[in-house]
Amino acid sequence: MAASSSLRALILVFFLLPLLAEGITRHYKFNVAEKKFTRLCSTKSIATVNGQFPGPTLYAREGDTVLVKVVNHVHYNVTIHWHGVRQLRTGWADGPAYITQCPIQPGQNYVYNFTLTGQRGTLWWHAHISWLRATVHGAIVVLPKSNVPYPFPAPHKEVVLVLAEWWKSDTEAVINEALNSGLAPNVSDAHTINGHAGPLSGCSSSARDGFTLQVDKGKRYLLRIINAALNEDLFFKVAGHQLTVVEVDAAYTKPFTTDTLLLTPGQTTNVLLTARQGAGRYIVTASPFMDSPLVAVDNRTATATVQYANSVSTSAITTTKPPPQNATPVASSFTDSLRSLNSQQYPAKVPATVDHSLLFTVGLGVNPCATCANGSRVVADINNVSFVMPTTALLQAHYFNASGVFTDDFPGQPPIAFNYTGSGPRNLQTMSGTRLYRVPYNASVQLVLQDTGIIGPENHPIHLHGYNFFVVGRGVGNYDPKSSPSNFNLVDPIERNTIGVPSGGWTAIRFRADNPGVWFLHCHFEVHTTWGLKMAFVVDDGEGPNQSLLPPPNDLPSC
Ligand SMILES: *[C@@H]1O[C@H](CO)[C@@H](O)[C@H](O)[C@H]1NC(C)=O
Ligand SMILES: *[C@@H]1O[C@H](CO)[C@@H](O)[C@H](O)[C@H]1NC(C)=O
Ligand SMILES: *[C@@H]1O[C@H](CO)[C@@H](O)[C@H](O)[C@H]1NC(C)=O
Ligand SMILES: *[C@@H]1O[C@H](CO)[C@@H](O)[C@H](O)[C@H]1NC(C)=O
Ligand SMILES: *[C@@H]1O[C@H](CO)[C@@H](O)[C@H](O)[C@H]1NC(C)=O
Ligand SMILES: *[C@@H]1O[C@H](CO)[C@@H](O)[C@H](O)[C@H]1NC(C)=O
Ligand SMILES: *[C@@H]1O[C@H](CO)[C@@H](O)[C@H](O)[C@H]1NC(C)=O
Ligand SMILES: *[C@@H]1O[C@H](CO)[C@@H](O)[C@H](O)[C@H]1NC(C)=O
Ligand SMILES: *[C@@H]1O[C@H](CO)[C@@H](O)[C@H](O)[C@H]1NC(C)=O
Ligand SMILES: *[C@@H]1O[C@H](CO)[C@@H](O)[C@H](O)[C@H]1NC(C)=O
Ligand SMILES: [Cu+2]
Repeated sequence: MAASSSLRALILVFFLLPLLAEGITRHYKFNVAEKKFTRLCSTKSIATVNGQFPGPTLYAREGDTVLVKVVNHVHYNVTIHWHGVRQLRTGWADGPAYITQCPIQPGQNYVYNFTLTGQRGTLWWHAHISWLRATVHGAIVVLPKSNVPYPFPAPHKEVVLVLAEWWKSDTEAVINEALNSGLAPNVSDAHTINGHAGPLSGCSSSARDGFTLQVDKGKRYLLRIINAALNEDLFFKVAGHQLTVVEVDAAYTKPFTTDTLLLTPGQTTNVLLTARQGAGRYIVTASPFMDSPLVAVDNRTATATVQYANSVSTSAITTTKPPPQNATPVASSFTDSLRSLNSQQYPAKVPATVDHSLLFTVGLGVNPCATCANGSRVVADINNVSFVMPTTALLQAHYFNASGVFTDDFPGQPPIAFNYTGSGPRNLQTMSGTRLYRVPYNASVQLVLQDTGIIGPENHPIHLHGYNFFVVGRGVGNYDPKSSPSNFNLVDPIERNTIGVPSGGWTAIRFRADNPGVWFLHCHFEVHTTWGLKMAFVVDDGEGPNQSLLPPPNDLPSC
């Protein structure tokens, strides 16, 4: 008896000590390899990490250094991005292919080496090359430093929920088909919650198939929700339960309670759910939000189940109606409710003044294409530039002063001012180029992202690498530099790394360029990124001892 309990104590110490400690180095190995999954609509092989879909959760504490050895066993080039990790001075570990590194080629490996500084919450990792992130993705859970509590009631249990999109076909075939035709790619065949489409989806093998969260009456659960979908914003609901938002993109928020969440691809949201119902089973839904009538989406709802401990899998089920696909008011109400916690411990350090004031139009265009179905192809752009990927990594070109890879003349304003969200006849063509925008170290940047109606207005979830930004304003129609700033929130705006630019409207963000390197800015709808809705900032080194990009690691892949 005594022996067994001391053994148990020893085992506890052995396993828990690393998790309780902080400022330590955590080692992970990610084997990228093919695996077959029969639980969904088809039995194709997909690229996975360690044979899991979604992939393994990476756990660490604020202050830890993380070393992930990625070994490529598939026949595609691979890179992994640590979405939302600041990567202070360690751009070499950020991951977007041809931006910060050359790909890890088949049979090769690379160790991502980064430290989690000043962040805690839910982030995620995903492949950052072509469309491989469809299946190569997973959660990152950054716990607070030991003995630092959450600024909200402690949960009894924490659960990661990864929302995604699933195609019956190989996603590389889907995007290649679209690029050849010049038309939009096929929409997905199902949405998934933790890799299952769910019992009500029409895409599962049994009525009981799907992710089940077991709960005890009266207990509190922290749901760490990630939208890993390629091309769709998702609403999230739990029948019979309210959700209290406490954190987004690894930044604490003022808590607020709602029955519906909205997550764009790339965004993460932590909510508290109290198991207030006595018993039974309650349906969880993930369903698309799209308020542009021109854009086709996968309208299938993924489902999961919250099941009380005293219930069985055949107990009565309570369902919920997802918001309509075009429910703009539901989406706006959620977005407008988000505020930074802005406490003494977690202040919102919003830049009060602006050194670089930028206006970027984001939208679609049409360029000639002799081999395409209609003699033209759909493209996307920022300030009329459809970004062309270089054949060597921009960060290397920057660090080694290589010429001829990029220019630093990205336009800070639209080349032609026009009625951005208006309709009417237009020249639909865009320019192409590998153009970057240069910012000195520690400059404050205000960036207004303005949707265009050139093809049709559409929401764009814009993600910035290497930084969190503050979302200081948002509006419909055209941004007005004279009147719009008077409504900016410079006190407690939400801090995050990905923000939806509203369909036919604009969003204003601010950040301080305190992280030297080359940082990707792009639409997190993968189809728009593929079409060219992307650019990069080059942030120069500062003069101080800790203000320069570190040298590249020895195992950095080459092109
Ligand atoms: C990780 O990077 C740090 C510098 O940020 C360096 O000191 C350390 O040696 C690296 N570790 C490995 C295993 O490469
Ligand atoms: C895309 O959808 C069309 C129409 O359903 C189908 O014929 C085609 O095979 C699909 N393409 C891929 C790559 O799955
Ligand atoms: C989903 O879209 C398909 C194809 O456009 C349509 O036939 C179907 O009725 C839609 N289903 C729902 C529930 O809206
Ligand atoms: C483009 O081609 C597709 C398929 O050939 C056709 O359905 C569509 O109507 C065409 N669109 C335009 C704008 O010509
Ligand atoms: C690149 O140019 C800068 C500024 O001229 C210089 O300080 C730096 O040493 C150069 N880097 C390399 C690797 O040559
Ligand atoms: C822009 O276009 C919209 C829609 O066509 C129109 O309502 C608005 O008056 C236009 N604005 C300006 C400044 O022309
Ligand atoms: C974009 O660039 C193309 C090619 O130079 C030009 O024809 C078009 O007018 C420009 N459009 C806008 C909105 O700047
Ligand atoms: C960056 O600029 C801010 C505002 O001017 C200043 O308070 C801060 O000390 C600067 N940081 C560095 C590292 O220079
Ligand atoms: C630079 O960073 C090191 C390691 O984080 C730290 O010990 C040192 O105090 C920093 N120096 C300055 C001037 O901030
Ligand atoms: C993989 O990356 C290398 C280096 O950039 C490149 O030469 C090669 O063409 C890529 N392979 C594929 C299949 O894209
Ligand atoms: Cu977009």
